[in-house]
Order: sequence, then C-alpha cells, then structure tokens
Amino acid sequence: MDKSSQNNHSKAGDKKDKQLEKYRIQNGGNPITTNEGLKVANNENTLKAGDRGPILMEDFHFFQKQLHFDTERIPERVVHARGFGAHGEFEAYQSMRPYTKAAFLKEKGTTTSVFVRFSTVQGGKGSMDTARDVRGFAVKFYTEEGNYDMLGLPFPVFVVHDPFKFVDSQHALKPQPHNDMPTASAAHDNFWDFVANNQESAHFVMWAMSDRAVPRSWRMMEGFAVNTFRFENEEGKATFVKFHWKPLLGVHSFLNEESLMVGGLDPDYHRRDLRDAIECGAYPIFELAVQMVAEEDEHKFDFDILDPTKLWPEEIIPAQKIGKLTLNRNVDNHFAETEQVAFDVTNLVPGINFTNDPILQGRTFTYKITQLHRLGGSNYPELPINRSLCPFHNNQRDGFSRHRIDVDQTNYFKNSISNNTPGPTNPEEGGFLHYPDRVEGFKVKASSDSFKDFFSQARMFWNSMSSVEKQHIIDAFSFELAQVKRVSVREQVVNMFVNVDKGMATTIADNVGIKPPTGQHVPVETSSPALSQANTPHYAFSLTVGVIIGDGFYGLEVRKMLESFQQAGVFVEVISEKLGTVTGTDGTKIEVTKTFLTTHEVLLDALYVVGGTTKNQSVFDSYTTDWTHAAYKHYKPIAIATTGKQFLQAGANNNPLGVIYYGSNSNSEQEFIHAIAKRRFWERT
Ligand code: HDD
Repeated sequence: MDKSSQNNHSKAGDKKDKQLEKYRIQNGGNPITTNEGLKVANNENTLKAGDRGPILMEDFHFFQKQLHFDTERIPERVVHARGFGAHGEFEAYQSMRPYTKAAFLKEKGTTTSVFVRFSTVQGGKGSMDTARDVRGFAVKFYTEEGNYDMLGLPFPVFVVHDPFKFVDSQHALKPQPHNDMPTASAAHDNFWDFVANNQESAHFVMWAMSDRAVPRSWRMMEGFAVNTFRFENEEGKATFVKFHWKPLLGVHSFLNEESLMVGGLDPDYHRRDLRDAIECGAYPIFELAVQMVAEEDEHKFDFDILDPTKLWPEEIIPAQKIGKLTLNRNVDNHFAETEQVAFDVTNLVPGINFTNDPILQGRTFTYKITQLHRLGGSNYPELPINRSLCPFHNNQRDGFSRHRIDVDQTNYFKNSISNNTPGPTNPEEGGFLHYPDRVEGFKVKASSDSFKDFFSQARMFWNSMSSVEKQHIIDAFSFELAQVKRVSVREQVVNMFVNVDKGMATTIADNVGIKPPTGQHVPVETSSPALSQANTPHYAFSLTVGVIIGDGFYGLEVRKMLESFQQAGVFVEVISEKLGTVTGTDGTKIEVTKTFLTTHEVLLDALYVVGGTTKNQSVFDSYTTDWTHAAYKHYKPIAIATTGKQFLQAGANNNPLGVIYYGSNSNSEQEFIHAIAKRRFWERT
C-alpha cells in the first residue's frame, strides 16, 4: 500500500469539525479572568490579612479556582474506562438502498463525519493500553438524520447470551473486590470461576485467549458490532445484518510477552501509535462490511442468528464491503471530546433497527443510565462532541447544565398554541418507527434452547487457527490459569475446554498442574479460514523499524536503506547511546531520535542493525547484541549492515530466516521491506 492511497482524505467537508469550531477556545494570548470574565490583577497570591497573615474568605478568585480543581474528575466508565478518540470521515462505496433507507448509506460517495473511541474493558482509566483484553471500538456517525452509534468489540461474539448476566460477567472480570487486583488482566480466580460456571462464555474466551486480544495497533484490529441488527428499506422490507470493521492494514498482534512488556514500558502505546499515525498523515482506514440474511432465511442455519455468542461464518454468509472509515484528525482536548463522548446503542437512524437479539434488547436502557451518572444530568446530548448536526426539537426541558434557551411558551404535546408542534414525522418522510416485529409466547424468565450449544463454534474457531495461533492460545490459557490460585477452578476450566479440543486442554492441564481431563471434544471438524490472522493482508507501511547505529557507518549503504524505508512509508527510530548525531565514514550525518534508555526492542517491529563506534563501546555493543537476539527470539525481521555483522552470525550455508545481510542479495533494501511486511518468521526455531 502506498502512502498516497492512505492520504486521500480532504478535510473540507468535515461537517462535525466545522460545528466544533465555535467551541474551540484559545486561552493563550489573552488576559486571565475568572469564569465570569473578570480580569484579575494578581494571579499568584491569595488575599491575606498581612503578607504573613491568614487568608481571607473574600478571595473569591482563589475559591473558584480551587473549587473547579476539586471537581475536575467525573466518574470513569465502569467498563471501557480507558479510551482514546479520533475524528474521521465515513464514505459509502455503493448505494445500499435495496436494503436500507439510512441516508448515510443510500448513495455512493456520501460522506459522514464520525468520532471513534477505542478502549480497553478491564482496567481503570489509568491502566495500560496493551493488556490482553476485549476492546471497545465505538463509532459515532453524525448523519443528517441524527447521530447513529455503532458500538463494537474486536471479537464478533459476546461473553453471555442473556443481559441478566452482564453485570456478573463484568464483576468477575474487573479487579477482585477484596484486593482490587489485578489491573488490566483477567488472570485471577474470579474471572475463571465465572467462565467455568457460565459455559456460554466458551466461544468468547477462545477469542480472548487468541492473538485477537493483544492487537499490535488499533489500526490493525477488526471491529464487530456483535449483535444482529435489522436493515429496513423504503418499502419496509427488512434484512438481518451484522456489521464489521476491516482494517486496511490487516489484523496483527503482539506476542503475549511483548504486550506485557510494552504495557510497562509505554502504557500509552496504542494511543501514541494512533495519534502519531494521524499526525503524520498515515490515516488509519477501516472498511465497513455487512453480512446480511433475508428475513425468510432466519432459521436456515445450524446456529441461531440471534444468539450473540455465535458468529456468522463469512464462508457461508459473505461479508460485503460497503464503505470506509478514515481517521484523519486528532482531538484537541481529551476530556472535552473523548471523555465526554456518550455512546448509546439506541442512537439509531431510520433504516437501522433492533432485533430480538437478547443482548441488544438488554442494552437499550443501560447506556443512558451510564451517561447520566458520568455526565451529571440528562442534557449530555448537548455537549459539543455529542451534538447532532441536525437540530433537535422536543418538549423536554430544564435539568442540570441545560445549554439551550427554549423560547416557546408550550412545552407539551398536543397543543393548539404552537399549532401542535413540534410534532411527529411520517416514516415515509424520515420519522423513525420501531420495526413491527411479530411476537408471541408466554412471559418466561428463560433463554432459547437454540442458544445452548456452547462449544461447536468455539471448536470451529480452534479448527480455524494456524499451528502458531493454536500454540499462542495454549500459552495464553497457561499464563492465565497458572495465576489462578484455586486448584478447583483450574480443574473446572480445563474440564470445560476439553469440549473445545482434547489436545489443547490436556496440554494446558499439564502446564498448570492439573490431571489430564477425561472428556472428549465436540465432533465438529468445520473451520472458517476468515478467522485466522494467517490469512490477513500484510504491509510494511507504518510499521516501525529501529536503526541501531554509531559513528563510522558506511554512508551510501545506510542512506539507501533509509530511502527505501521512506518510500515504503516505514516509520523509523534512529537509536544510539545518546541523542545528537552520528557520522558515517563519508561524513554523512544522521540524527538520533531515541537512546537505549528511551525505547526498547519490544516497541519496534523490526531492527536494522548498523553498529558502529561510540564512546562507551561495550555498553553500545551489549545493548545491540541483546536487542538483536531479542528481536530474533520474537520472530522479527532484522537487517544487518556491513558494519553490524558481529551482532548476529550467519549460518555456515545459509542466513537465519528473516535476517537480511547487506550485500547477500542484489537488492537487500527491497528484501528487508518485504520482510518487514511479513512481520514474523515463525519458522525460526
Ligand atoms: Fe456495552 C460501554 C460495546 C454489551 C453496557 N459497550 C460500551 C462501549 C462499547 C460497548 C464499545 C464503550 C463506549 C465508549 O467508548 O464510551 N457492549 C458493547 C457491545 C456489546 C455490549 C458490542 C455486546 C454486543 N454493554 C453490553 C451489555 C450491557 C452494556 C449487555 C449492559 C446490559 N456498555 C455498557 C455500559 C457502558 C458500555 C455499562 C460503559 C460505559 C458506557 O456504557 O458508556 O452502559
């Protein structure tokens, strides 16, 4: 992928951006004032009775300043607390008119402003980005018909199938109540006890133990709206639909060890990665894909299409790409935008409607309560980031922090004074109507029997994995369960997952000190190749290579390599012992951007080991050797310059896999770019 295809967005036409413009306040260059606009003459001292005397209550400026500080924090989201946002634009690839009357999908080329918030679920606001976790991928479309929110996860399935158990699942996942540990991790007794005793979680847990739960970047993560929605066209014909976001860069992950180390070295890794990419114009792009099932085919599959613990295999129900989302602007203020943004699964537009998917049904009221609690009142839709582009009119009035000044005398319906306005709109003219779904049955506290096959798709997921991915799943289970203190919980989990794969469960049992399970896995041999990251696209574009370099390098050789990085859009960190410049034998000077103390091998996707001379040669050599060997162990591509050969020896007859020695090939530069795109050389032993 070349950089120009990523950079094809023009900021003109970003309607939300224009709406926000009037709220962007520049304080710099202005006199300091109180919140009421009073200019003040002294901004450093409190008002005292004598300069060594007591402070006087009369100092209203001090009190206002302190009061505001004392109330700066608002409750963090109970789940998805740690998040990061960006603005962008959605463009429809084609008209979806045969299926939906949603205006933003009706015409090819229609563009819609969006705001996206990525989040982790388990940890608090101050935890780390790279934790093994499910994530949030929440998108607010500012459409001409009102705001439409599409809330997604990087997994296509949910942990439970009845919302009644949502609270239990999240209580069990969050840090344990007695010790508030662990942060940003599910490796504890409560979570695994929940899993073993609520076995509908099996499929979700397989995803959570897979590489999907440790994304290399949000830019390389799929998003799934999980629930089954309903498209509705102008004739009232409905089609079941699932929404997916497919990253143009493909789906790529950290190793478990890397995600832990990166979390410690740079807890902000994912947000920095996103912000930097947008800042330098490498705009993240996600394509919106839909899977659709005609209403009459609802019962045609061997799974229930309304069961949120099941995915729709793409090989059976194809995913059709209908548009793309480009993230092209960073926020100006994290609190005002990312913290105050309020997503709600009931923010719908005509043409997109609910189904009886029970998790979707259960979510209808919860988002409003959360926003009320977090944002301190029911007027949160008026906050700049939450405002729709189209105006809103109704008879709701007053409440905390009301922004608007309603000037009508009437605040009720029906009325004669205002000629019965504001009043309803016909569905034919854009009025939203709930889908007239036929329902029948007894009032029962129960779930459908068709939801009760917990293991077939969990096994299909396992069958779909490459041998490397399977090993990672076993490693992740072993890592998590080895931290579960109760033997009985470990035993229950192993005995549950034998249903998915006997060999997998037996190896995990062995790793965590449990007797081998006696059961047998379910007899499912199907797989879905779309689920494996082995089949994802690969690009070198926007991956980061670390150039380890001292003085005395061969200028021409290194310059050629750096030029090829630039052409491929590879990001570069030049690493040496100290900041400053390094100088080649021909006088070439290169600026150092990081030192061995400010970055690390795990923060880099590939290494270009140039070597060279420095003041503390033994320190330089020891870091270079350690990082080169660590990169090798982490299966990363490595290029070795003429001056760096001592750091990784070639074998007698051939080079180690994914290691490119300068001069061993007529085009070492291109070979290295291909290796960077490949990302991992799993065949290394
Ligand atoms: Fe939820 C936040 C997505 C089930 C209750 N949810 C939240 C966010 C995302 C999702 C992306 C973060 C929004 C943000 O960045 O501000 N949730 C999902 C998906 C689900 C799901 C895809 C299953 C298909 N959620 C779900 C259930 C319930 C909730 C079953 C409760 C009945 N979700 C919430 C919440 C949150 C939330 C407690 C916490 C913060 C917020 O709403 O604003 O109301």
